[in-house]
Amino acid sequence: MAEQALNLINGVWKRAASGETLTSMNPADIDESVATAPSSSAKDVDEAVAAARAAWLAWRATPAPKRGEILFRAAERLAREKESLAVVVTREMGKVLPEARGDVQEAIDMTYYMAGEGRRLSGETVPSELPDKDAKSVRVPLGVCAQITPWNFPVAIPSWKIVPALIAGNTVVLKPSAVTPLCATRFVQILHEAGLPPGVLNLVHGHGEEIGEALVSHAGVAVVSFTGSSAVGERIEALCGRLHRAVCTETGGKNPLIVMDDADLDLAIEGALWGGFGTSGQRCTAASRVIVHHAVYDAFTARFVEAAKKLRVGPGLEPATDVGPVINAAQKQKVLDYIEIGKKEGAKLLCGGRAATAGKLANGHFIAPTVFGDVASTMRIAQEEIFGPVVSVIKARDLAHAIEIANGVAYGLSAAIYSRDVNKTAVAERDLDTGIVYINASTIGAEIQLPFGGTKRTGLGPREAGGRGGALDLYTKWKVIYRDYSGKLQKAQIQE
Ligand code: UN1
Repeated sequence: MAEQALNLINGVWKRAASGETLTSMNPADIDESVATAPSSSAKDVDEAVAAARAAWLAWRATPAPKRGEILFRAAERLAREKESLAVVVTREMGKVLPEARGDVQEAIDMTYYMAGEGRRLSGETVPSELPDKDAKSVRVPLGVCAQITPWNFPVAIPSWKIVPALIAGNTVVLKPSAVTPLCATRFVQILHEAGLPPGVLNLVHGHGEEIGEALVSHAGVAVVSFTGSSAVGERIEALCGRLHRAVCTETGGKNPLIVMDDADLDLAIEGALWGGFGTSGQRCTAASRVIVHHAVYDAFTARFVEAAKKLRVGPGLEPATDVGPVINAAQKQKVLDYIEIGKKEGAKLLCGGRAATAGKLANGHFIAPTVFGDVASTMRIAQEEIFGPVVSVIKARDLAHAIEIANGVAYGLSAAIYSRDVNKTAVAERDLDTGIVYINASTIGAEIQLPFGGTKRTGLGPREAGGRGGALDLYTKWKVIYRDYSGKLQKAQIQE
């Protein structure tokens, strides 16, 4: 029986005004519907934004440590319900259960972290150049945040957006992916039941094509945060630019993993497998390009391909599975199309290259882990984000060449280098043009206490997550306050 997810508007769970619904499916079993959810329209968006606006003034006036206490309670409950939420993630999104637990854990970490920020949210106090005058900067919230989240981290990414917005004193309207409505609903429900006042957090389900623009450009919205495709992200950036609206987009990667001739090859192979095929390659941070020094290219590639062939493809709830399905039929077709493109471009298909359909796999969206060798860095499979279990192996002459290839794409989210030479890794650390660099570790697995995001076409605006330059820079604006208690007119910069 499919579960029923609902919208949450002004503290009330409800259907779409139109009564329309959508259905989420188990990617491992096309016969299993997981949930129905409202398919909302602009009318529901209006109602949610109005509720969020009405709730804002009181929420803004609530002391941040008190806001933090609510988040802390939510984090406690999330931790208690981690396992049941993880099962929902695997059923609705497909990733293997240990990774689904990681998805929920990331939300737990983020919620605890931001709860603690309620007692920091610090600004600066600096001396004034004049006597009897002080000068400080404070973070202030902006208002209603419109947040649009993808399906690949259906609990973690909503947490990245919701909890920093709330701790800073904003209110939220979340529109989660239409393919993972239940995951988002469970997370929102836990936050709501932890004691958020009505209207502070609102949830509107639906299709991006139908309500995305209504939400992003709504006159009542102050901030927009989006994670998803580059094409949609760029439209949102343009819309927000015209509206002078604060915006953050996270729109993808083509992340390189460099293997130098002095690398620990066992470690590099493990890293390339985990980065390339973890979450079936459906991470913004996936290691979709492996750039290998020519001296170890043959050895690395042969062993990498052998290991990729051994990965067990199957439903994410089965403990033996290494690689789960991709999200749906459209994504599967897109990945298979890219495999054809790679073959036509002249890349050498070394393993996989097809849907995995043995036995019950025929009933899901499975793709065999695929490795292309002899990939030229200009090929489309080496330039465009595929978002599936497809890895391109590219040969490099030396470190400088590897870095040039690594940087020669439109994206710049994450990069990794495997080398035992500290001087080489230091050069890579300096010259890789990405938001995140890993030394002797794969491209995936960013931790929440530092900013998450990248350069170039990966996104615009402040980064997500914690640390300096992270999400609090999106969800607050700086206000500078000068207080003159001299009782007379004092003129800064004017010497008399
Ligand atoms: C994403 O794929 O959009 O660094 C997020 C990682 C995870 C988050 C990925 N912590 O791979």
